[in-house]
Amino acid sequence: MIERTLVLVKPDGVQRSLTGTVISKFENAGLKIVGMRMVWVNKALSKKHYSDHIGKPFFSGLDEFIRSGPVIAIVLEGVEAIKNVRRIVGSTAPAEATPGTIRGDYAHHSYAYADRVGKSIANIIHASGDAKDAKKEIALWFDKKELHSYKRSDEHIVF
Ligand code: DAT
Ligand code: MG
Repeated sequence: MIERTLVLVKPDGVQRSLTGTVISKFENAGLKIVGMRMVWVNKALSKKHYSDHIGKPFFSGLDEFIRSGPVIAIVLEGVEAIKNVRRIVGSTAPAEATPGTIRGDYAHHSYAYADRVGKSIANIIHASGDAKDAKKEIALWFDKKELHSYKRSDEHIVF
């Protein structure tokens, strides 16, 4: 099934100039960019985006981190895009992420380290967790008119 999913290059990814690398990974896998914008997240958007995490011990660090610099928000479209994008992103803690994934290749710290230095996990990227989240997050970050339908030139091969 063709799906759409939301990806954010988080402040650490933007500040480390990994935006192009991240986008290339998805483009090379055959996923299509159907929406993109740069946003400096405010408290209201952070709370809506991370509403499921409000009340958890790591929420305040996460909220501070996502508002620490601009992010690049992207909507990707592809075959089972939600699951496939998560596979390319890798496990939440970079120390547990498989090499070859974005988090496994471009970061390496653990939950324990983040706790010890009193910082949020800086794991480069966000990707919607499931279909319900993808629907909610795409609507939160993009107007309908900011999402575009077009064909990749290789769509007959990759889709
Ligand atoms: P993911 O981003 O892989 O979907 P999540 O939705 O469980 O992970 O959590 C959102 C973000 O919150 C995650 O990217 C990093 C941070 N986070 C999650 N669990 C954490 C924990 N136990 N300690 C510190 N930060 C955590
Ligand atoms: Mg999540």
